[in-house]
Amino acid sequence: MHSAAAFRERTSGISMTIEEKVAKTLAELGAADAQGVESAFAELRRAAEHERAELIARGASDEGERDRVCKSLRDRWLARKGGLLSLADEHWLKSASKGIKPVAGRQFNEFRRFAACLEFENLIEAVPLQQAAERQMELSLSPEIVRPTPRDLTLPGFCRPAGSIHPISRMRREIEDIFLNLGFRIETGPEIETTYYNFDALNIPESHPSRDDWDTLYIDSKTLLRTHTSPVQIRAMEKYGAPVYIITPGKCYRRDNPDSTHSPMFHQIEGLAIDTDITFADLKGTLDFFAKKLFGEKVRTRFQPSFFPFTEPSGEVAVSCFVCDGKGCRVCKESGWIELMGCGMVNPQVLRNGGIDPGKYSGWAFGLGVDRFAMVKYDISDIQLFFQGDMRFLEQF
Ligand code: FA5
Repeated sequence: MHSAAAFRERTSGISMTIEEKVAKTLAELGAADAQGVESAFAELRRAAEHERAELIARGASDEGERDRVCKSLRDRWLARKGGLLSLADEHWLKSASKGIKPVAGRQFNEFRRFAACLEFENLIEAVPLQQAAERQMELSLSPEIVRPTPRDLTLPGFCRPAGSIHPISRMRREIEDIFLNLGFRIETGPEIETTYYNFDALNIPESHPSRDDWDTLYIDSKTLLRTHTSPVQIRAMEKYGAPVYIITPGKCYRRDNPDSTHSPMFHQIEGLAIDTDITFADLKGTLDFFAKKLFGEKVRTRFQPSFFPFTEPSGEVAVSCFVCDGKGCRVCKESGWIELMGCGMVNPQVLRNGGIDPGKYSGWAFGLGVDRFAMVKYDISDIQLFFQGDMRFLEQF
């Protein structure tokens, strides 16, 4: 009898499961020549195709269920130990007689490619398995070829879990909203900045340590990744003149080694108000209002003298701890106060550099670290958590 027919006769009449078939050798299944071997592997393929089609038809209520289904399909067919593919390798290929070994080898390799596509694209696309296998082969042979695959629009959809806003973006938006309500506008500037805007125009002389190679990421001697958002002050003065009320959120870069409070890339928001008759009292009042809006009406602000080359006088602002009300706790490191930001009255020379007459106008500015604000507000002990993309962390927001 023809071997393919012999194979069919031996296997189909006595309804053997696919597991039972791969537990036998090809000889035991009656596959004694090329056609018999091809029939045996064709049946294996049909079984795989059938299971996959069934799973697609059933659909999944969410990604979790879909992932579980994909995993069980993968385990059943591809597990190294006891998977149907490895059983076929063990019983069909390895123990094939010399005469049928070459065809069994070819068929096995073809089936292996085929089986690797069982959960191809996690069953999102209802591509017939043969087509998926061909496509996978094409992609692996020539990665530049990416062909659109027709989608079966009649398939049940997957419920995707709603995403959430990254804590840094959430913090940034909260801060932006407060200032937008006060009439400030949002202004952005380039992250790749010139030494002029990042340093010179802000009164930061050549000798200042922040210009050092060890502190700044230079692209060339005149171009760098901006170390703060203050250059946008100058750009805004040039663009709008006075009066101007802006906040400038954005990324900054410094050569800081990563630790729990430092990141080489971090986020700042700068505030700038320039108008006639602007005084330090306006600065204090605005920042006190801002702190109360952000941390609660009970908090108090504290201003201490500081130094920045682009403001005169300059200050550091702290807020009484919104957790312990200034008594001392883990969040404020027992000090009762949380350092918030640097600020000051815009140095007259900086106004001049921005094309504004300091005889007519005055202004204040502040700069804060959004990441550090988010750490305080959401009680996060390590800044690195923001940038690691760990879903267990991000899902909490
Ligand atoms: C400045 O960058 C000034 N441009 C701020 C300013 C603007 C003062 C306008 C006066 C007027 P400073 O270097 O202190 O200042 O940085 C401001 C904030 O950025 C810090 O308080 C901190 O919250 C944050 N920051 C600085 N370096 C890092 C870093 N490596 N990782 C995370 N946050 C940082």
